[in-house]
Amino acid sequence: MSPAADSSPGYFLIMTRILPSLVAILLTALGGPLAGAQTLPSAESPEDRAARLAWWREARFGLFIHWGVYAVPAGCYEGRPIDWTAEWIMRRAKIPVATYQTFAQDFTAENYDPEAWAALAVEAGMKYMVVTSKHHDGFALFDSKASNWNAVQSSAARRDLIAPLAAAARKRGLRFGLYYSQAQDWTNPGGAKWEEPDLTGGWDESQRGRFDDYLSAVSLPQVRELLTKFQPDIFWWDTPTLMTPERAALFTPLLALRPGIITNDRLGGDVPGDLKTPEQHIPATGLDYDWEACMTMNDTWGFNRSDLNWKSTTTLLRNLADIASKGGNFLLNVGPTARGEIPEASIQRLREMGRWMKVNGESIYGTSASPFKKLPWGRCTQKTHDGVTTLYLHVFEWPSDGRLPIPGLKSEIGRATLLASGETLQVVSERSDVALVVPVEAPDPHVSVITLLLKGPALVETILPRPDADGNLTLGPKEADLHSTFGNVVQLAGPAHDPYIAHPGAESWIGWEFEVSGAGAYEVIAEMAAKEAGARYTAAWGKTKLEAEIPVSAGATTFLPVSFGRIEVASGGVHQISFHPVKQGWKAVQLRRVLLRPLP
Ligand code: FHN
Repeated sequence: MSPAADSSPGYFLIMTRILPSLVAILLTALGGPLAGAQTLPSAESPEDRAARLAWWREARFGLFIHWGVYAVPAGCYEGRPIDWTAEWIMRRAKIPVATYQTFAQDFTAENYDPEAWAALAVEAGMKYMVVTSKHHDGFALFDSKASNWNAVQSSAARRDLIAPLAAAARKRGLRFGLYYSQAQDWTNPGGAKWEEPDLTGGWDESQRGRFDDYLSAVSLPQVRELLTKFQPDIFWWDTPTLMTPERAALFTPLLALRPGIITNDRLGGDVPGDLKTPEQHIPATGLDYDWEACMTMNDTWGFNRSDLNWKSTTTLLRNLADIASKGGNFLLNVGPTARGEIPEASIQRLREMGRWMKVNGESIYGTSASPFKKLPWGRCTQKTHDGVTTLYLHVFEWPSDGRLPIPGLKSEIGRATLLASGETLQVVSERSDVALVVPVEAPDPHVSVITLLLKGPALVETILPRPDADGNLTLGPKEADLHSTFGNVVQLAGPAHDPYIAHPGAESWIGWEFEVSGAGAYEVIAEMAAKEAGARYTAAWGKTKLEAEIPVSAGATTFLPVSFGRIEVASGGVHQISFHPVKQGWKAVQLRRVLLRPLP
């Protein structure tokens, strides 16, 4: 099972088609990778910032809700399924504004039960929620004076849908966040329309208008309304098309209306916000800033009635553990129907996650990133309390021989227990490492958690791959260093027991460190899969650069050996090799492993 994501065709579709486009669009809009720390308020001390973000850092798990008129067509227009995530249907099918607005008559919210939604989030073990107050179709779920394209005035729901959810969430101790599409608006005149040549023109005469007029007539007043009425704990901007620093500067002062608010990095105009927001992927390694991975449960954010490509509860829980082990939060999405029902498949998964969180929540909440670079069987989180460090081992692949090695751990272990039952586990030495004697059966079908109380801080030595008895060196995904800039996805994916690295492009790269005992020559062979012709990669070894074209293979998981040629190792010791795409646009490749074969 993949630690990071499903390897289904749907997932491949997101990785290869949807995600790259969204990412390319975002990057274009942002003018490059996002960087830096939060700016609000600008004079904030690190201590004040830590205090402001304390609840969010403790929370680790939140609910994302994409709800709007797009739930009426639910992925289908004029009898045809429309490619892309469902909330983009108006843009993708270029539905005329007047036609799209008629869908609102079926947006009844008749079964909407905000109390039940909030209760479900609590049951899942979530600590906050973020709901779309207005998505790119411009439809506001709240009572807005700035545009009558809202739930109260223009839909069959005839009421403010945000207010009762905010109340229900807060009643249960959940923090409440609002998503708001500040630039894109496909209905109100002048809102950004994405990749049209004339970004504010769109596909319907009624959409025409000046973007700055749109900002002052709709977007800025609505942000003010939202901040004033709901006092959100999080403001979640999205898709900053056309947002210059000057335009962003019109928004940032409004945030003072909600002291202590947390914002993400998508306002645009170089405003970094508090949180980075990797979307539909989990960064390969921990990051040195606050981040939140937002992901769908199937392949869509808004409700799509024919998208049944649900991730399993096991995958979702492993994603949660993976994210926590890298110091991030998980914002997991549901897309309710037009009648206000969260799909049964989502409810079921959230409940199952909640059952796991009830038992294992302490291994997630308030934890920090793993001290291990890699673990062969899963992930690790840690917490230090009153000077005592606890490691939480999240075991994805339970050992069949009753021994769980902890490679590289040099700290003395005070006590090892199964978190679920409290059963004490024996600690034994195995070569230069420690191992735990564990039951033969995994205690949990999804992720079993073991608690290690350490005597002193976590001391970990990284163990590098070495050649086998025949001199062959295998570099697999678990030992890889995956480097991705925002949006340039590099991640582990793949079916059970066969993880591989998905690497669709641009400036990201994959590298390995390894150790050899002496000088020698090797042939570099990478096992790769490519869907499109023309992807070229460089293998970099010190100053040596070897280039190869990746042949098209029969599918995302059909790997072909690609020889990059010969490298010479001058001496024993630690060496690095890395693989970089040659600038080529978005051409997805998968890399399963690299073999260094000794040559005479
Ligand atoms: O275009 C949106 C998309 O519909 C969805 O809301 C996601 C959630 O992060 N954000 C945008 C794409 O980055």
